[in-house]
Amino acid sequence: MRSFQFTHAITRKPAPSILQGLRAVDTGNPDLGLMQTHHHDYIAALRSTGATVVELDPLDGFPDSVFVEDTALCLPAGAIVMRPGAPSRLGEAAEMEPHLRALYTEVRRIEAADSFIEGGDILVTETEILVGRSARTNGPGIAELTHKVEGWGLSVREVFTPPGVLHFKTDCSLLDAETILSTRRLDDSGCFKGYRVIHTAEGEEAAANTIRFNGLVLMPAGFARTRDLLDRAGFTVREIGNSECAKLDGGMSCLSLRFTPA
Ligand code: CIR
Repeated sequence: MRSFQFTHAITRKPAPSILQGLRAVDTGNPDLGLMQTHHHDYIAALRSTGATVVELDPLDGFPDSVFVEDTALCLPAGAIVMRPGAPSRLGEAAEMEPHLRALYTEVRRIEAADSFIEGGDILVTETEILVGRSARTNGPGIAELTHKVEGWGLSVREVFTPPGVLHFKTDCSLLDAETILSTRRLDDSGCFKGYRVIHTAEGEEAAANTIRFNGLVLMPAGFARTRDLLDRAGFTVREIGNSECAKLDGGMSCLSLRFTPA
């Protein structure tokens, strides 16, 4: 299943500048030491599935660069370098490009000056690419992506990111070829018609950003009711501490690019 079985992941170690990371609401600075511990646990879980995990060096010039997902879209046929809509993050994409070129034959780039798009707004399923317009992802960005993936066997569908939510995938994730984990507020928009949807437990909306990676579902620790729902549905759940990334609106998907090189 190409949408959740992967041989590789790319991560980047958090830098001391993480204290300057972007956040919608200030709930205090992240603790770098604790974030590093959580990051190790995350990488160990990815590796436990047999995947190769590349760990890039910290980039102190980019406080949010631990959140590598926003810099690229990795598809079965090739990779696309994004153009992050947060001005302080735009340069992170060029830092990622050589690492993608080292593993992929086909690498394309979002390049128009008015195109903005971040990986956190993109959910790839077995058959399509769902992209949520958000404060970081705009119409020209989605149009350019649609054009750049032509011929790669996946169609692009524009969907809705709930107001006040950072990214489309802040509120949802893929669990298997047919199943999506979503907050009720996002599912109510109707964007998952045709999929089986499991809702996060009430009050546990922050558990929606998980990743299915080979046999595991990695989810943030501390959401017991949603964890139990996933357990009962037959998924093998691994809980990872996310308290520090959560202070910067980051979660499980943000911390890696997941793919099988082509
Ligand atoms: C930001 O605001 O860009 C970072 N503090 C968090 C990015 C989270 N990335 C993601 O959801 N893909």
